[in-house]
Amino acid sequence: QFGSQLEQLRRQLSPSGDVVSPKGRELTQRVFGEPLLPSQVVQRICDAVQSEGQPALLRFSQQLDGAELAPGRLRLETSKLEEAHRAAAPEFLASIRRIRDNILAFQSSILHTNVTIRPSDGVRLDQRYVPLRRIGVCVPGGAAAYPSTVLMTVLPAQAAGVEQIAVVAPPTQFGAYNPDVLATCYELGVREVYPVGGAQAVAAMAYGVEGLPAVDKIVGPGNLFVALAKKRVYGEVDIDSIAGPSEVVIVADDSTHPAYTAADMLAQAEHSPGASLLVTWDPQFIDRVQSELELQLAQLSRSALTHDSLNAFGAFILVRDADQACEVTDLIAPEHLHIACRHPRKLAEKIRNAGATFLGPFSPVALGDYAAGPSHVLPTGGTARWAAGLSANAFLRSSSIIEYSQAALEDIAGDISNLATKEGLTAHRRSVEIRTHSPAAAEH
Ligand code: HSO
Ligand code: ZN
Repeated sequence: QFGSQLEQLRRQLSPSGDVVSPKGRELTQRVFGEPLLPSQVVQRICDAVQSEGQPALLRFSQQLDGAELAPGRLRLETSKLEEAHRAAAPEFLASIRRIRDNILAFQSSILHTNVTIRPSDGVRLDQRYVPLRRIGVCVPGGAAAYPSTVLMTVLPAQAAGVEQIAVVAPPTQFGAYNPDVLATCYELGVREVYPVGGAQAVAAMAYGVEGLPAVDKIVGPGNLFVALAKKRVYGEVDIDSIAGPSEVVIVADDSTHPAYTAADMLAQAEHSPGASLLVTWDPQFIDRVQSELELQLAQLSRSALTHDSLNAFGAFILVRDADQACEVTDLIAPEHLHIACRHPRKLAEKIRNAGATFLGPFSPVALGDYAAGPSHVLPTGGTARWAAGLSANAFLRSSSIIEYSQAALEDIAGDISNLATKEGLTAHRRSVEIRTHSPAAAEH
């Protein structure tokens, strides 16, 4: 029964885009001359940017974001980034540098390394990893500024050896005009920042427009339009994932302070929308967390938003025991899993599906959001069943290398012939046999 309730909730939350809000109806009527679904809007935008290039990008930025961008000079001037960096508080930059070191230390130590095997005489096989040449990063800028997202996307790419990184952020005070976002970009050596957002920014990076060359992969979170656009351009370029609302499952018991658990639930709800699910086998713990939630909620700056988000997407799930907590967690496959009960690592071993796991009372999700080293760009909406969080390895492409000697080819030639014959591909068979049975082969 829990499974089907969960399915229903997921369907409500998934970025499918098949709803039109009154505001959306009015806006699409004005811009496109008819009311459209978000998925139709994204299709129109992507097609127009692909066929018209920069003029379409500027037009949508004007119509949808109210931004008057000058044709010809899409990219923010480096002096703007430098200025923001110069004006930034030294403590802010010091934090950015310490966090950068943490992220680079983790990301560079998990990098795939080249593999060579020599399974038999005359046979050499390699798996070689090559960084992508050019990538694009979406930095959100709707309701809040996210310099942390710059760190959590750009640094894994740099650890992998990506040479060119373009950052797009909406033309807002929380996006491309945010001094903290700009200072962070500058500190990391990013010089390509474009004040464009939404589906038009994703399309521009996928297809390339004048003043913004196409990238090979687009990563980073965004609103529904960014998510739908990434889905649409996949295949033309690679993407990381389709990000939905942020979520946490907290498995806890009275070995942690209920005030900590309440604080963690509120931190997630603050994303608004953000889902906080507490899974426990201790009903008294739920009561204590409940009272703490009420106490702490009153003290928060984003109190109303957080309250609404908690009401809509927060839940206490009472389970029989630790084993059932693991089963429920696996069904949910949460973006973040915080295990704050006795022997947390033991439980973690029993859980298969989670984007990132946080162990013990002193490892809050905020640690991973901001500072520890793994990226905070993680699979949401149950996709942790099959998807991984962003990491340096997402910016590497592997390619294989095969080298055989003539003797080694002779050894396997019969097997190739058998299969090629089954497939009716006689030219394939011949391309091997000419090297092994022919007079030409004998000369070599
Ligand atoms: N929890 C978000 C990341 C974030 N939190 C950024 C604060 N700033 C998704 O993992
Ligand atoms: Zn967060």
